[in-house]
Amino acid sequence: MTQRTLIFVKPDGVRRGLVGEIISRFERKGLRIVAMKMLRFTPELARKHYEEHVNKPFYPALEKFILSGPVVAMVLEGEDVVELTRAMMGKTKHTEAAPGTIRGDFAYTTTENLVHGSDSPERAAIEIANFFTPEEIVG
Ligand code: IDP
Ligand code: MG
Repeated sequence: MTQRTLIFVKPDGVRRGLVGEIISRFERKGLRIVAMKMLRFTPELARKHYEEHVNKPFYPALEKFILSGPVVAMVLEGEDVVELTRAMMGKTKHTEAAPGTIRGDFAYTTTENLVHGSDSPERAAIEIANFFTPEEIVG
């Protein structure tokens, strides 16, 4: 089924010059970019986006990291795009992400793991609305 998901290249990916590499993997896979922009997180957006994690011990480090520089956010569209992009990203922990995945090939810490992707179609709808107005989805 055709779906949409929210992806962003995290500040470490922008700093390391991996924006093109990461977007290119999704493009070459055949996924369609229907919206894209560079932005900086605010503390409010961080708490909203990571609402399931705000009370976890790692949240302060995660918030500091996600506010540390701009991100490149996009909405991708494709068949089963949520599951597909999660597979392409690799597991959260850098030690568990398989080679051939984005995190497996480039991430060397758990916090700074280069890329975010929604983990369910329900979360995707919420997260897309947190980042993009309907008018900004132009693809
Ligand atoms: P996900 O990004 O693979 O969906 P989540 O469990 O939703 O992983 O965690 C959100 C983000 O929080 C991760 O991508 C990572 O940046 C950070 N994070 C998650 N778990 C840990 C941890 O145990 N230590 C440090 N940072 C973590
Ligand atoms: Mg998650």
